[in-house]
Amino acid sequence: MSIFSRWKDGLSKTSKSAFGQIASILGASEITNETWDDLEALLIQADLGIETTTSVLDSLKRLTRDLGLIRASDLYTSLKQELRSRLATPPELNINHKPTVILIVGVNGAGKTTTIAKLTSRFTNEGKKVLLGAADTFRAAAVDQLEVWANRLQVEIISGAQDSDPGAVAFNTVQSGIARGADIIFIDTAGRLHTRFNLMEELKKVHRVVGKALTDAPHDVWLVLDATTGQNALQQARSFKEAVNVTGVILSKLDSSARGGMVFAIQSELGLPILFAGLGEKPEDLTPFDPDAFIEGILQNNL
Ligand SMILES: Nc1nc2c(ncn2[C@@H]2O[C@H](COP(=O)(O)OP(=O)(O)O)[C@@H](O)[C@H]2O)c(=O)[nH]1
Ligand SMILES: [Mg+2]
Repeated sequence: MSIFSRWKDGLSKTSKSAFGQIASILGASEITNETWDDLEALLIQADLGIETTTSVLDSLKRLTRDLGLIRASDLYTSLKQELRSRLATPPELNINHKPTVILIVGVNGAGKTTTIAKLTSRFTNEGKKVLLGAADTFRAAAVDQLEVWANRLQVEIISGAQDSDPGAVAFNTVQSGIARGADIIFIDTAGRLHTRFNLMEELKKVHRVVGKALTDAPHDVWLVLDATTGQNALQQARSFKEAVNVTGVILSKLDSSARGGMVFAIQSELGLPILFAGLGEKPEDLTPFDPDAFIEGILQNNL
């Protein structure tokens, strides 16, 4: 399947949601106050967030005035351009340190472990030597899950016993990665801890300890956000951003979400680049975020 049709497929739920009704508002009729009200309601319903919705509407109103647009259908191309201009093209990945250490964070069930499997598959295919660290030691099942992936993808993994110190596992993984000549180290972390522990404090500790094993590590902290949670994910992202220096977002489960519009809120309110999107559960279902394909995908029912 081509990348383009994968995006279309993966975004079919989102495009059938509020986005799918945009065409019916932007018909042949004249632009009235009702057009603006309806468009505003739809964009908010589409999970764009208030901030992005307001700024898109302001821009469109200005254009309408400046260009003397009359028909609602004239707004369609401008809407597309306004949406596209609010999505950053993802930066080039910097994996030039040897090893490059990347901490994967996010709440329970967000898709961290699956995403690590997908990233591992992608980078081993590029000829990189990947090492995994199973630092989600609070659940035995979490370590098992990553071990199963490591076996299947034939990469090495460092794990600790259940309830062992996640910082120690992370430290050992980095040391071992240096000794084994790994190119990339992915460290899986916990998303929910026992009441005795504070998740964010524990993460900060893992972050610090990794820096002790290798100066300047972790080189990146990627936050996995579940696209089905919509605006809720923004709140999570803020907490993680405050605790550890998040450098990019991976949006999982875009294929099962009708709330792909949250991408705009993530960019405008958090200023974090979206690096990859999960479009399924298999190792090959991770795609670099493509803003153009994304816009075409969410508006496909309007074409
Ligand atoms: N449809 C779909 N399911 C996903 C995706 N990413 C993860 N999942 C599923 O989400 C569930 C939780 O994933 P997991 O990696 O265990 O989350 P973790 O707790 O953050 O490590 C699993 O059933 C995954 O198969 C995705 O991109 N698309
Ligand atoms: Mg996990």
